[in-house]
Amino acid sequence: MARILCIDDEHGIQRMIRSALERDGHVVTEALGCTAGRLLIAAGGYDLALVDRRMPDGDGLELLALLRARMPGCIRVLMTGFLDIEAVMGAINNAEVHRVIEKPFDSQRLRQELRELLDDAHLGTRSLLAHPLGSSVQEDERALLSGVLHSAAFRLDLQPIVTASSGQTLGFEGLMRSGHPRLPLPTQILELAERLHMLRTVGRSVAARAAAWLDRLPPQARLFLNVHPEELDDMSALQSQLEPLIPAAGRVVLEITGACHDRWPEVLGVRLRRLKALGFSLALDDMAAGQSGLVLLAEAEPAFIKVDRSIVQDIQGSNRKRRLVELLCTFAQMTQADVIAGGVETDAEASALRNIGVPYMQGYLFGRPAPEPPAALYA
Ligand code: G
Ligand code: MN
Repeated sequence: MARILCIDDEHGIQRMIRSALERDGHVVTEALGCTAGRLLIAAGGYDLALVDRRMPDGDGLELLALLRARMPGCIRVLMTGFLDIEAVMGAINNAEVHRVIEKPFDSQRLRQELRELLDDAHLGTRSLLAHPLGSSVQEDERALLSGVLHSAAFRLDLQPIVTASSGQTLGFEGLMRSGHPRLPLPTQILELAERLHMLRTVGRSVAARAAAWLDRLPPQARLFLNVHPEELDDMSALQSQLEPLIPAAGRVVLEITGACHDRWPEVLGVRLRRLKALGFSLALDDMAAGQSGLVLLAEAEPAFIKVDRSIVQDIQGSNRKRRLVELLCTFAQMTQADVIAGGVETDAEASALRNIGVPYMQGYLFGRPAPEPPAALYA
């Protein structure tokens, strides 16, 4: 049990934090703003303080500095939705802040972060309090990732998806790409974001770039976007992340994978229906690559089924692969869905897929992901 002081000017956030932390047996004291916060800090007696960055009556960083002076033993956590890196890093380096939690966060993440902090604090001599910069490696990584995601080096490149019969462009899959020397691969970005619980920041950055593409692409072009399974953990957060895309949701197809089902076996249907209610279409990605693809196929009622490159590769030479894709096409027809064959690299693969009746294709044969697809593809 810890005595936790929570200083934030928003009632809703206070309520969420209180109910999350009380579940772990903590005692939470609320202060609605800086002035109330200062009075409680003066009175003392807290193990950990959660402080909002921007409040109408003052700056949370000042309260954290005050906390450090008055209650050096109290763990100090900054909550901020503004990636004001310089100020935040300054506070970390001055040891005013032990950890930064980026807003918005869900209760699960908050509880986990606080558990880590409180566990560390009880390690005695190795405690965070004895080593105020103990979390600085992680904070450096956070700052690096935020920096990359907010820089022009982070892009959403487009790869065309074409109609098999006419070659016309149905739309594009948006694929994140980074030109940053320290994090050049999308897999590195995702791994780091998973570890630092920063997938939301990645998602928001992708959504902003996707919205910019929707403004530029012709209205009939669809934009396919990959959803990370963990993003379905908190639907309100996902909805706010997708906010900039909602006005054009009818043009956006969200790609989900079997891993979503592994994560949410019982409630996935409800979650996916919520995305559909916002106007988005769904595609089942990596069909045949994962374990739970078939269950998801039954539950998600996707508008598109994307067949993975593992099945498409050399399909002209394999009866079994052809039969499998035929079967998927039949299923798709019966459920008002369309099949997209992904990772098509050769003419032989494309013509075998055409013979089967696959309506849409994507792959290097038709175009690589590019920062600026050829203008002819827009028309
Ligand atoms: O799992 P998902 O379908 O979202 O993966 C898309 C990835 O596949 C992208 O990184 C993209 O660059 C890659 N890709 C797209 N087309 C091809 C292709 O024709 N061949 C191969 N090997 N990879 C491709
Ligand atoms: Mn995909």
